[in-house]
Amino acid sequence: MPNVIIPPGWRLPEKLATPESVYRSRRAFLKQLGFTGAGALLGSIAASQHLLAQDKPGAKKTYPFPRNPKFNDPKLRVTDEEFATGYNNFYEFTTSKTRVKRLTHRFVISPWEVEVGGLVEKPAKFSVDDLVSTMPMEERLYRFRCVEAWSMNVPWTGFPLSKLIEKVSPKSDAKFIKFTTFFRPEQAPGFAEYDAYPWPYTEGLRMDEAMNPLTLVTTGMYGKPLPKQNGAPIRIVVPWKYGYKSIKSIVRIDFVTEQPKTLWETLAPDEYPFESNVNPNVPHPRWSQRTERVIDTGNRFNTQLYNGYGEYVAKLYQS
Ligand SMILES: Nc1nc2c(c(=O)[nH]1)N[C@H]1C(S)=C(S)[C@@H](COP(=O)(O)O)O[C@H]1N2
Ligand SMILES: [Mo]
Repeated sequence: MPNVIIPPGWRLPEKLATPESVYRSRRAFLKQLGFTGAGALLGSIAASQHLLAQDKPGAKKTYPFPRNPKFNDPKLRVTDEEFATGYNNFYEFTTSKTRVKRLTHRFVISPWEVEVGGLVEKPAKFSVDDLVSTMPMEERLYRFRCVEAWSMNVPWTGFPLSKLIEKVSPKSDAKFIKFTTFFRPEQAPGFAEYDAYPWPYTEGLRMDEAMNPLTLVTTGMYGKPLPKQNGAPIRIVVPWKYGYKSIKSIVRIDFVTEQPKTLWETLAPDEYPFESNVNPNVPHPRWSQRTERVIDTGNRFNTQLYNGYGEYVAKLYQS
């Protein structure tokens, strides 16, 4: 273990420090050591000190949050966490799925704010920590289907995007929402390596898609904060659309009148169109979308229309 400077809060005797500050400084301390994904370790330290926030009335909420029984299909086999966190599309770092995780060490995810603006009555900046402690956090087991015909089943933690939208009061001429990822070439090598891409990564949804109860602002997975490679500290998950719509590490949300140009649509509109609902009957120009390969088992399943979420979203596309 490297030599570390122990922050002052760490040395306070237990009785003098509030449980909250002890817990937080330990988290920060462990983070400095590089234990960002050390959920089990954090858990065991917190538990041994009786500091689990849930145990204290009025204490700050923290992971894991309860699973929403509506999104807990017992027929879905949860994808092995090692696979879901080790096989990533995150082009800001690299196009090599297995290398993303190793290239995130310079990426700074705290503090982090998301600025919400454009056509809204109440533009605002939200810190991720405040969102986690104030929003109705829950876990949902969702299917996730990449346009490249692989899939996984992930327990995400977050809250419906509609709850954030309510806070900023969109104006009546807001028809679409545009999301923007960070742009920090010094923290992620992909910006320089793929310098012809129209960075930053942007994505968008129609307003009714954004308001749909399935659309999740996501800050965690597997009962812990999101790992960097999966879009820490805050991303969107849209389970009935191909994975590229589920934009990672967002810094801005704008309400706009016109359908926004996204990074992928700008690069290849016929391959990665704006709508991009999962649909086995519409092949990608270069491959079939009939089936999908589950990343950890290698099993192949038939792809379902709207990724199996038709009961929630088919009505959006019936006109
Ligand atoms: N900012 C950003 N968001 C992104 C991507 C990306 O390269 N950059 N890739 C997308 C694609 S193609 C997929 S399949 C998912 C992958 O998410 P995961 O690594 O959590 O599985 O993230 C999406 N969101
Ligand atoms: Mo994807």
